[in-house]
This record gives sequence, structure tokens and C-alpha cells, in this order.
Amino acid sequence: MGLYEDLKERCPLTLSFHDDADGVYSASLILLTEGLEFEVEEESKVLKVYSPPFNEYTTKVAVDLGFPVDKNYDGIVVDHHPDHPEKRKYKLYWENVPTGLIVWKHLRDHIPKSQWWRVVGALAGDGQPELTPDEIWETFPELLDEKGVVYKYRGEMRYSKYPLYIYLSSGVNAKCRIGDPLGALKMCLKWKRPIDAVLDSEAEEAKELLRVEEENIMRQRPVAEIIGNKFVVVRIKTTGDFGMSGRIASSMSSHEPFKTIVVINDANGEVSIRGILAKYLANKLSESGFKAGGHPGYCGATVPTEDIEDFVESIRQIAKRL
Ligand SMILES: [Mn+2]
Repeated sequence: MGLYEDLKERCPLTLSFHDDADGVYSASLILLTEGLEFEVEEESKVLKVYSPPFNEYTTKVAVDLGFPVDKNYDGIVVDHHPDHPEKRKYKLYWENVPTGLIVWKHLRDHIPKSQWWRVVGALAGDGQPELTPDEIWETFPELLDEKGVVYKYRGEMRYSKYPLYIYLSSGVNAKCRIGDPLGALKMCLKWKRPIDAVLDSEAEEAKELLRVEEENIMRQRPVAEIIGNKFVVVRIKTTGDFGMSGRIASSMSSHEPFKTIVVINDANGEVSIRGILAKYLANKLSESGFKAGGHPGYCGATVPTEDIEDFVESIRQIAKRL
């Protein structure tokens, strides 16, 4: 039995996905798989497809969402995050590559070839477009074509340009970060070909919102606390429930490659951790009772806002012992 047979057996399906490009494209690939049926809400007729907090799914299928907190969960999980328990009741399809690629490897014979470019959206979203299978590049060579916009900067005419595959992930990611993962899924399902993702007005609007939000944050001059020469803890505050910490942690990390960057959003308790000790720190924080985890180098945590001071104090203690 493979993933396809497992899914078929449990139709009509309900589905949960991670609120990032890998999660959204993984969900879109499953939704476009031929021969599967999905449950709909009785009144609204909307598909039972959700984007719950990480680890917190209860649907029959979950993609890119880590292990389930519910020890009795017995659905189907496709994922590449670490720390799945050995003793489990659920079916796990796990590999060390982004989830969209795992989904495609198992379901390719049932996904229309015209939709295979979605795998590149998933891979680019997780920063590994180089894992794109040869036959996908060969089927969609336009993914490498560049498109951009002309703009004026300090009186000078310039233009931006990116290959098409970057647009696949950047628009979806932006919609997710402004807190609308279901809108992101809808938007990417509306795209029939990769070119449809380029400069989509809905995607551009979301990106613009994030740019403005980043400017707001930088105007506040966020405070950085350097702990034990190992960690840099930065406190930001977004105006709404925006996922900004990953973006800021990643760009700080490229300037401080030898330190581990922790960015905490005081507005919603969202934490991103990047760098050499990211997984170490997430493991220790998780042992201390915080919800933290992720891939080596790229971790995250969710902290109730009233516990943020305790969270930072834990980091200070962990640094002392190292
Ligand atoms: Mn992923």
C-alpha cells in the first residue's frame, strides 16, 4: 500500500496544511490529485481544509505540520520535520526533503502533468529549489524565465527581476505571513500555469503590506540582547497578527553567520530561531516546557505573550550552561 491507496481508503478526506509555501503547495497537489474526494462543510459547502497551528491537526490528512500533539491521532501525515515518535498510530510518509516533493513522488501518476510546477513552489518556499526533479525543469523551462518591474529609486531608474519560480513561493508566503493561509491556497489553486503567479495583484498587495510592516518595525528600532556571545535575542512588535519574525531572523542571520538569532514578536508570541545553535536551543527550550522545534538551523517557537519574559530568561540560563 502506498500514499495514494491510503488516501483513497479514507475518502472523503479532510486536510490540514502548514501556513507556508511548502504546506500550501503540498495541499494544492493533494487537492488536484485525481480520484480523491474531500468533505465539505454542510452549510457553506466549503471544503474541510484548514491551516491549524504547527503540530495541532486533527484532520484525516496533514501535510508539512510536524508530529501530532494528540498521541491518539491515527490519520495520514506527509512531512519532513524531525521528532516524529517511533510509537505512533498514524501513517507517516517522511523524507528529508520538502513535503511538496514527497507528495509528488508518491502521487505523480495521479496528478495532471500540467500541475507538476507546483512542486517547485514548495521547494523554493523551503529554500531548496535545487531539488527540483529534472523532468519538471524540462516540462516547464519557463520557470527559469525572468520577469520584473521597473521602478525609480532615489531618482534613478531601476528594475527588479526574478525567475518565475521565485514568484510561485513569494506570493504564497506573503499571503500566509499576513495571516491568510486559506487565501494563499485559493490564490495558488487559481493559477493554472506558472506565469499566472507573476505579479498577481493579490500577491503583490500582500507583499506590499509586509514591506510597510517591516518599515514600521525598523522605525521602532527593535532592541537586541546579545547573550553569552552565542545568541542574539531581538524583540519586535507587529501592528497585527503578522508572521514577520522569520523574515527578520533570516536577514539578520546572513549578517551574523556565527551567532544564533532569536526574533520574538511581542504582539503574538511568534518566535523564529536561525543559526548554528537553533536546533540545540529549540531542544532545550522544549525540555523546559516551551513549544519549540524545527529543522537544524531553522527553528521556531510559539510562546503565550505573558510568558515571553520567562522565555528570554530561559535562553539566558541555557547560554550559561553552554
Ligand atoms: Mn516544509
